[in-house]
Amino acid sequence: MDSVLKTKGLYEHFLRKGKLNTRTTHYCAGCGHGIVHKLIGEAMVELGIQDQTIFISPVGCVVFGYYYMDCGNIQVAHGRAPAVGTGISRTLKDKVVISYQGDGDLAAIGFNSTFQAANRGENIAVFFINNAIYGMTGGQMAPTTLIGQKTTTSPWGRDPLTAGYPVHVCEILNQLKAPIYIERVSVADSSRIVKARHAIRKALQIQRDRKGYSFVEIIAPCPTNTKGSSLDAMRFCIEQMEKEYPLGCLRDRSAESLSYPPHPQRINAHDFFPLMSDNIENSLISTPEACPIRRFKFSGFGGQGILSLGLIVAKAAQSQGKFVSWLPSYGPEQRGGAAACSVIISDKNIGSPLVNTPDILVTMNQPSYERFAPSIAENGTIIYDSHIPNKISIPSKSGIRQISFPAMELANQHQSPKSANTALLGAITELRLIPVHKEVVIAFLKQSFKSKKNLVEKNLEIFHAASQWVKEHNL
Ligand SMILES: Cc1ncc(C[n+]2csc(CCOP(=O)(O)OP(=O)(O)O)c2C)c(N)n1
Repeated sequence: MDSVLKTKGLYEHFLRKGKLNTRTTHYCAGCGHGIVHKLIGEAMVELGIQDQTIFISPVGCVVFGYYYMDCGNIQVAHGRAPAVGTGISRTLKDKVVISYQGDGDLAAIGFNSTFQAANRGENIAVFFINNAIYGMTGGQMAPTTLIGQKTTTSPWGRDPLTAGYPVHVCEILNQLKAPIYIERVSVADSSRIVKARHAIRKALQIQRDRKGYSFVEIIAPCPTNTKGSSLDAMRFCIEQMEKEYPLGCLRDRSAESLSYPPHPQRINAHDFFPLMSDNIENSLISTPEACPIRRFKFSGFGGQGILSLGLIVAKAAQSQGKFVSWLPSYGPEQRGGAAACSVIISDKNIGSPLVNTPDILVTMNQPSYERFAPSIAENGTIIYDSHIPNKISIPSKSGIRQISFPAMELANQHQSPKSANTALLGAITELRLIPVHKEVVIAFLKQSFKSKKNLVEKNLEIFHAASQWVKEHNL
């Protein structure tokens, strides 16, 4: 007898259980997941996208999906596949991103993530396996469990009075503007599988062509948890689930000549420029030199103006056409607790606003110096206030420059102790650590005091005194 050839979209051998049994998956006999994996694998090969596909599997029976799908794989936290998919799709624009999720994962813990990604029209293909139950954890009630259906957490059947009604995800998403394609299919028998194959292929095609968000709900049997044979589970899908969840296409805009993003008036961050930079003379807007990505960490106590310092840097760079991010973090106290902010300046889109290894660390107190100095990047610069007594050595990295700078002393000399942050701004500007012209930084410094005009002159004095200090010390 001829053996049936496995699609090349799945690995030839499944190594989850070592080398003894490499032909079977961990799925139970009659489970719909295996069928859907095969359909996705076939579609990837037919569309020639296998090398660019990333399969995101969250928690649920698909948790071992990476043993089977022969493409890029990421395993993520429960319900978070659309969020991770958003990040991948936005940063790696040539990738085909699959968010593969069960009904517990997608419609319960991950529903908001699903809904928001659909509403934003992210360029991801979502495959939603609706087996009306939490499969992996032993058959608890899911949002999609039918009225009267017995599960381990609804032993007398789902009662809508206490457990609400089955959630129709396709219909909910169909209220949104952004999705391109929404269809509900089933893998309960062979004629249905043919239609499911078509839908899966279409969703991936939309992805490949970057036309936007597609969502395919797949009614799938779970014989183990519906407590019967494979045939019983198929019948349950066809006779009961389809009554509640009718099959069919709810929306298909894939033939329109759209390309992601599908919205006619996508707002460019720089369109906000006039808002960000009111009071800044147009003459200051220039095309600065290209610069590699710069990651800053500003740190100190709350009340020292750490967050405003980072904001001025970010706004000044943004005004010059750079991509920027500004991410504050502070303790629960308004003043006196730890405060820090991360700023990134880049010529390209910024994937994540987190700064774990700063190129430039500006620190105004001992605790934050101790906390962040060890994380400085190679060839990075640490500027710390001179009153910080202990300079710790960072032996394992090369090219680190440490500058003790008298920010507080300068601010005190100008009778404005709260302006040590301005002194630091003057220093990092003079050191050319911010890739914009000095005049632009000064303009944003002035702007930051637009509601406290009497402080402008004093802060300008301190800014210039700091610049002078840097020059005098030949830094
Ligand atoms: C944060 C968190 N909450 C709960 C769980 C337990 N848990 C694991 S899988 C799962 C439900 C999976 O059901 P579903 O998404 O429907 O997928 P299926 O297993 O049916 O394919 C739950 C609740 C977990 N792992 N993590």
